[in-house]
Amino acid sequence: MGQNQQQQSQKIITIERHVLQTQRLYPEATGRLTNLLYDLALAGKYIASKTSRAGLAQILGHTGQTNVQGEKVMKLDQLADQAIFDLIDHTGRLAVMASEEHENLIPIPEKYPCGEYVLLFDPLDGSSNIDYNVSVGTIFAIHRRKTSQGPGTMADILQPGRTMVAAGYIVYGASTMFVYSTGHGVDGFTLDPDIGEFLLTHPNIRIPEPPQYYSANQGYQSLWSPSVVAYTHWLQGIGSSNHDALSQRYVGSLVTDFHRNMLAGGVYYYPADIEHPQGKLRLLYEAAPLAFIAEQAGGLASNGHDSILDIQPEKLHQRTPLFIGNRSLVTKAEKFINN
Ligand code: AHM
Ligand code: MG
Repeated sequence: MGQNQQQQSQKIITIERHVLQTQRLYPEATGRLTNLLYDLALAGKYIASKTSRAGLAQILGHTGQTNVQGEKVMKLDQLADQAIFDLIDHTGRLAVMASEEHENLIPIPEKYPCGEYVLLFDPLDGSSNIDYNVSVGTIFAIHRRKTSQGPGTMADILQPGRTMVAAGYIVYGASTMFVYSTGHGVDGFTLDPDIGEFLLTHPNIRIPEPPQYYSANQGYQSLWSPSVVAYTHWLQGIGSSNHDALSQRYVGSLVTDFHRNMLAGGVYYYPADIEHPQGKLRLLYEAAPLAFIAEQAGGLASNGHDSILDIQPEKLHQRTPLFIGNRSLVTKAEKFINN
């Protein structure tokens, strides 16, 4: 093989190869986490294939049910939720799962062995956008189980983000991307639809400075606290700001808004407001996994007072205010809120 050919082939790094290479750095690794990440990548490919054909396959719209959050369940929510469960329930890698779409824990069926990990996921985040062909995403968090044997329990699920062993998300957008971290930086892969593989396109992602964007639903500004409004003015370059206005971008799919801000620099926030005193977003399936990614990319996530990763969850569907993105912008939010 000539040198040019060799250089070219070295550039093609599939997600499998990348996860394996990372695993080799840790002699104690058993490969089970690696396999769990493959399972999730496969689920991502499956969900991507369905979301991209949703209009044709008549799977847009609601199922007619509401979930535990009181939100309408979309057909694609259900499909994504079932796909993740079906692709992983029998592998012996998980002790228990939890999903934004289920009121209770999701046990591993008795006929299958229980493993050492715990998976929490939001199967299809941003579902209000599904019918309008706007990007949506899957978010996941992986912990090691706390209990030693048998079916996993609530104690295995209710762990602070700090103890996560891996987290990631899949964006179903103009292209499908799988972004994950096992605590050694953040890497992003783009699905090549011709070969059906995720290829490494964004190695070692770091949130750039200076930031460009802020993302929040300003339709609710009249419900926000004065400190969050003051912070927003600061982001807009008004008053005490010593910088130009940041541009606003808000899609309303957390994964998409977060992903853009991670690549371009920016902050996403969904604060507490009069109608949502705990904010809207779920700690376990949305805030904590993205907080893990943000910190690994040099950023920060906070509820306005504490790091999201330090919060000890008390219940499955706990909500939290969220400020996430460039460290400088998130600490500024904390200053406004705590003044
Ligand atoms: P979902 O998990 O039901 O889709 O809800 C979470 C979504 C986030 O993706 C998004 O950032 C937020 O809710 C949008 O909420 P709003 O429409 O109030 O701005
Ligand atoms: Mg969600």
